[in-house]
Amino acid sequence: MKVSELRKKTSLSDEMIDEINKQVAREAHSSAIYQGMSSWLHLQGLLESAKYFRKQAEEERVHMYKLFDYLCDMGAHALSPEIKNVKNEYSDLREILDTYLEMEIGITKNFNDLSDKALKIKDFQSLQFFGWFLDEQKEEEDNARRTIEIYELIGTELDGLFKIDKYIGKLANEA
Ligand code: OFO
Repeated sequence: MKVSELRKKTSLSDEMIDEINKQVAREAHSSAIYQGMSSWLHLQGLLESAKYFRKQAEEERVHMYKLFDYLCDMGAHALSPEIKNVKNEYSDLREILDTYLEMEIGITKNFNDLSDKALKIKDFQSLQFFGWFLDEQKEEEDNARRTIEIYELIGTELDGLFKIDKYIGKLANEA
């Protein structure tokens, strides 16, 4: 038996390998979108928010590699994802924050679905692994909601946008 064949002997089901590879692609996609948001915010002079989304982009890459390495460590073939449909233009900061919260809620749903699948096929190893992401998503959703609260509470009158930018920057340092 060739080494490459031996490494493919795994307790992970083909279905689960496929689902995790899809999640690898989703995390890479999130990273690319946050990167685009960061760049657009930089252009608007909202430098603190730009830094915040740059940090988010990096975090999503960490998530992507965590999933990727899990597949490799389990003897499966982790696939390097193709990234398409990355938005680079926005109308304002509020559109970005709304998109951010929707994306994080979507990612939480992905991990609930993955956990549900793992439970149904009695893949307890993967179920345990997904628990880390579900904990992480609690914090991610909370941060996303907080950015919108900051936006709403300060408002955009006078120098509001400048203050919102500062507070979102502070959130990045706390997270
Ligand atoms: Fe990886 O999706 Fe949020 O953090």
